[in-house]
Amino acid sequence: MNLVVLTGAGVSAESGVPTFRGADGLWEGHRFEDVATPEAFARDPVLVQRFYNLRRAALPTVQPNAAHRALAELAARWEGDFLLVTQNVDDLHDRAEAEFPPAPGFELIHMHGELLKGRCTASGVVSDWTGDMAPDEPSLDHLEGRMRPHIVWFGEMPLSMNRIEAALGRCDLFVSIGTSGTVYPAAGFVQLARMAGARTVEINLEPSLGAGTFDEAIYGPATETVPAFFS
Ligand code: BJW
Repeated sequence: MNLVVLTGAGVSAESGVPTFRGADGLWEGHRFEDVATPEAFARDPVLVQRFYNLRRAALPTVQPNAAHRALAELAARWEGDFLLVTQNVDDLHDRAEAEFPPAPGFELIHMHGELLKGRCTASGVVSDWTGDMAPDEPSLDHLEGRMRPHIVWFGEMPLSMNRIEAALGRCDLFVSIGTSGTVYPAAGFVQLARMAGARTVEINLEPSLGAGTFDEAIYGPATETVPAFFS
């Protein structure tokens, strides 16, 4: 049986990573839609680097929660193909996976990039982020157009779309966890899974924008619902 799981900010919320569309949704008075764009980076690279430096610096203060661990345990025992696609740029799935060596059919894709990686704007080469980790000191190296956060901003093509669409095209079960269903193409994955004949399940705190598209829904905090669903 082939499984595709899509995760969003809600899976990391109980680890202390803020979601995008909760509370006031603002960062220093800016809507994140006005910071997470290539245009914003071109206009004000210091502001955009500061936004990502702060979030990168916060990563060591958060830990994988029971939902990340339940998915990692599942990856260790799943016998078919299991693609875990996360929209999150944190490394909490990666850290949970490291605790439970996954089965051979498992793959994790960060479709919106990774906070801990940078990308050379000239060559496209992706590497570990070695710049400053201090919140308010963006390094000059990263302001001269040589290095940018390895993040998929609005208007940019999400990563590994061919691999994701191929897996959706042959999946039997699609589970969406902790995402508001407002950002495409991820919000459309449920339709691709349905076209493949998969059973589709939404696990979230509240109905997402596309809730009516799923066969089943389970609502509650991810640290409770995810371990229960996959037990
Ligand atoms: C819990 C919980 C708990 C809380 N337990 N649950 C008009 C129509 C259609 C599309 C477009 C359009 N205009 C523009 C577009 C395209 C655009 C888009 O979708 N815009 C929409 C806003 C309309 N998309 C793009 O530009 C994408 N690229 C693209 O489309 O390329 C062209 C293409 C063509 C063909 C094929 C493929 C591609 C790129 C999108 C890049 C998104 N980037 C961001 C920011 C960068 C990363 C960063 O800085 O961190 O990624 S946006 C932001 O939203 C972030 C997230 O990954 C993404 C999704 O958010 P998510 O994860 O759903 O979080 P929230 O906060 O919205 O929801 C959290 C949920 O959890 C809530 O429901 C809570 O209830 C729940 N929850 N606690 C369980 N404890």
